[in-house]
Amino acid sequence: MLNNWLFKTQGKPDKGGKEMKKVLLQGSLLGTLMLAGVAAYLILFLQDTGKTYAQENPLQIPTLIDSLEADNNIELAIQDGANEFFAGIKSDTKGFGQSYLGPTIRLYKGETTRLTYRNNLTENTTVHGHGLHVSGRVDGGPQGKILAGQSLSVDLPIVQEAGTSWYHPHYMGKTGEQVHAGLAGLYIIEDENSQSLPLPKAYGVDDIPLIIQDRTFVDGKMKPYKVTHRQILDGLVEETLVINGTVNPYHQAPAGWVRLRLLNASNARFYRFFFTDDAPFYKIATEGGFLNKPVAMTSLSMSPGERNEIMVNLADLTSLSLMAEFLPMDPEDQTWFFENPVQRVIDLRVDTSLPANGTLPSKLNDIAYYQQADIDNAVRRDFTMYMEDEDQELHGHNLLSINNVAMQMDVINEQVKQGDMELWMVKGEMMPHPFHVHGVSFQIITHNGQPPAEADRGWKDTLVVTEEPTEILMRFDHLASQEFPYMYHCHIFEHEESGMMGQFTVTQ
Ligand SMILES: [Cu+2]
Repeated sequence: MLNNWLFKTQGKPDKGGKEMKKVLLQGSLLGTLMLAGVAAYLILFLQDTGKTYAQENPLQIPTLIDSLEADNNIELAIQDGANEFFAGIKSDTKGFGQSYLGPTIRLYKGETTRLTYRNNLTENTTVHGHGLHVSGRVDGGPQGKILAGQSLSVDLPIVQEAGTSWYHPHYMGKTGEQVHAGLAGLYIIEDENSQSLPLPKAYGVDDIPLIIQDRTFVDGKMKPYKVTHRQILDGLVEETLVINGTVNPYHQAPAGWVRLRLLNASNARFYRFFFTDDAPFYKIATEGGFLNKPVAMTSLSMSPGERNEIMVNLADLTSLSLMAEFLPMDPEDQTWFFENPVQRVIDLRVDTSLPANGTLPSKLNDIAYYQQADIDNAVRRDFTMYMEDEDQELHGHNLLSINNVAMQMDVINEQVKQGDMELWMVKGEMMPHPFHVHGVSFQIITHNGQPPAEADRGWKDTLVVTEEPTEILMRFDHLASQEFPYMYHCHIFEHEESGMMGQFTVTQ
């Protein structure tokens, strides 16, 4: 925020505003003190401080649709809704067969499930399977349109290992707005491994989905999606956490291990999660599957689009709260005189009458890590997510882009050959950007120039990249035609829709 204000009042900003900050730091002591005073004043005014509500509500658990019980045939209505985030006050929302969000759909490796989407909206949409290893034809990217009033059926053959993925619209120019209105839901993929591990498995009891979003409420009504030019650059960040559509939730959980499936489904906000008293927990899975072993941690940061599964032990406790620190969009905006807002994600309340059946296994998976030969043989591509300053935009340049090329619906930016190893070096300028690739899970080779931490050595499809290069390695096994290409993009929706996205084909 400080940065943004400086941009607006101190002339033409440099690329990233980094130089401006250096100038500030090098100023005279008096000048610095004066500026710090002004900055503190402005931050008090401008920083969204977070708004917490006193009323506590039981966590809403999205309905579970098991694809096998549904004979692999599931129909979802995409509809307008009037959701009550606060009792008796209706907000204009959208949902899949309900007023806000959609059911959790459980899919099984080795099965093919038919999903039929009925678009009852008065506008076009798409439904993207974020994290699914499926062909471009059924991936639901911007080209997979479901016109207003029409239906679309897709067959999803599940060939990937167990994990937590999600679905949401990806219609160019409407993605941020439609997800914000409520169009998002979870896929839980099961396989033999996930079913045989002694993990907590009682959905909504000790296996708890947490779809984490931030929204603004005015007199109890959700503020509809509308972004300013500034918010396109910063991403839309709002003041109140909403978990599975619930404001200020609590959940009754057994006095033992619980498993939390975290999805950051916010438009743009980055969070750092931790438990009260920094209680230790274990990360067991990244987007594309289980880690080999649980990794002990006390803090976990997540950008939009990312999923992680964590486990925490509630034995001997009466309650434990998961908290979220709202991270600044640019870590360099972190100030020593102002702490970031912290809000409770959920209060887990122990109910000893509930059975505690799950445990934390010492071994979870056997990931086939890519080898040096895979790196040596890989096709290399470089991607820089780029933001130009506002003046250039006025001169007709692309404001947001990847490699200085803004997304265009009729342009294929890259062509990949099926089965090739691909090593992508990705950078993000001005601020951290969550980079997402469709149709695949990748492994991190280096992150910010370093080998990945143990907790990141799993299959991923979204990760935060900065000005330091990050290398990801993957192989595309499914096809994506020119008609239905895959996307790579920033998962800050406001960036994605303003050009920070590209299209690629996978052909034989
Ligand atoms: Cu971005």
